[in-house]
Amino acid sequence: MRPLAPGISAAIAAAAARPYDELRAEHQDELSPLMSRVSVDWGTTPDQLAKVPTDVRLAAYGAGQDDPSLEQTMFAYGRYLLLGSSRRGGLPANLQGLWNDSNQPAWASDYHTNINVQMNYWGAETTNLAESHEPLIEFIRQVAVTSRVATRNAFGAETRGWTARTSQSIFGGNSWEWNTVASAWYGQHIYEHWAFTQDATYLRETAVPLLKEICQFWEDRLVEDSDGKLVAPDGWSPEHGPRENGVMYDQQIIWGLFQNYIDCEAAAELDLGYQATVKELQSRLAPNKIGNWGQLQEWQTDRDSATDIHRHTSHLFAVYPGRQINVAESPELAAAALVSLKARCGEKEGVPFTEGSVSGDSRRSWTWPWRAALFARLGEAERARFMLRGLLRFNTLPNLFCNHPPFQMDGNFGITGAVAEMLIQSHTGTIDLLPALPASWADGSFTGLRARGGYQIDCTWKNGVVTEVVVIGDKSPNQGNITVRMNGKDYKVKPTKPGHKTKPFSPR
Ligand code: FUC
Repeated sequence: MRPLAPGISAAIAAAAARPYDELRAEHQDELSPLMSRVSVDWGTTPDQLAKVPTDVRLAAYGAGQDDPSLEQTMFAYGRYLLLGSSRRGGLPANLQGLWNDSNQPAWASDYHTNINVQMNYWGAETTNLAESHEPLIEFIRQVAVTSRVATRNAFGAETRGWTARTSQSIFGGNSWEWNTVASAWYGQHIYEHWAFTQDATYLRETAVPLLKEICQFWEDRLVEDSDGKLVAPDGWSPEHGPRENGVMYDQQIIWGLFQNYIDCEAAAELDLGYQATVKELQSRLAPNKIGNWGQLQEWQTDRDSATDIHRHTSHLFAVYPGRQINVAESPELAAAALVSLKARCGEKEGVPFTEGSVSGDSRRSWTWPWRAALFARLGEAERARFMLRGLLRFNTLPNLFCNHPPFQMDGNFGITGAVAEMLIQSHTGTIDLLPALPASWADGSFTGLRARGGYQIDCTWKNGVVTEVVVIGDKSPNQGNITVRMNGKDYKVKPTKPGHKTKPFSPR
């Protein structure tokens, strides 16, 4: 084994020289204020079960035993692990995070751009750890430097903007297949960080310029199909099917990139004049299509198989983490997305469905969280919970690390984001409370979850009905009333200003 760098050896020696209790207390003091920003509660596990070792508990849960505290621990653990592996000023979390124990780790413990690195950050904003998102944003700024060169080498010397391959490294390395929407998907994070924090300086100085450059890459690259619609050429739906024009993964992510840019330029009140160009490009993109078995098509050609249980759900990006398709504004496409998702999970008409029905390639560390979030966005609460159950039952190790296999952290971070998505959503401009609450979570509460627009929310419910909500507009430039959807109705709620006494709102 090679010797460690002197700085690392010295840090380890200094830590090893201190008593364990002291180190633990210091760690707790540092993390407690961040961990306690958020709590979730939908029941307590009886002591008798809560006391048994985690492997025994996981086995009992897998066999059908209710264990709400285990589910809540899994949610909190994702936040804890993100705090451990993505700190302000440091590197972002990669496939095995800080916990890689090998010089030949799976997939080189890299930054994988076709789901994994993005999923690592799905809980960052909603669960009130915006500062943990910053290492990813900084990483994107840094890899842009080498990726600009790699992009020009691969796509032509005149190419504006940049994109990346599937595998990236901290040294700016790009390897394996080109993932032509990699930078556009990164753009989703650039946008979301602003949407949640409303940081105007970040918006003007970081978000708008980065997004604009990525839009320019697509302005130059999109081509017209035979109907005059714009398609991304030579794309690949990860890691599935042929390379061809207009795969829906590309189309949807580019649509999202354009929307994110449009929203950011408008909010930044910068007179860049590029918004009109982007709006025009967005309006000409080849749209989503519904295929012959009612599914949302993965490709322009209607070739999806109803028995395909491939792990990726790339053509459902528009539902989550994107926002192009939702139940209220595009119900036909949302219904088609549900048809595709059920099929991908192996669900058969008329056959009872649980996590146990999901098999083969659909059982991976990260497939469950993505599908949990997708079902949550589609209002399918019980199926979303089956996905949480499936992760714990089939792809979680005794120390609660998620298992691809081998162990891979995306599932841990992703499930935290997916559970938040079951409790609160804000991607349509309305704050939607308990959009996907399963029957077994009928009584409960959460505190400190966040919504786009700069709001922090606490919520209490009984028998599945919201009884009390607190909305704090601590980062919101808009101090006026906002719309909160709960118990099937829209309410106007006045956010409490920071520093003022919070007044809970009770919907009647
Ligand atoms: C993507 C996935 C694999 C794995 C790898 C690290 O390529 O398709 O399942 O998670 O990333």
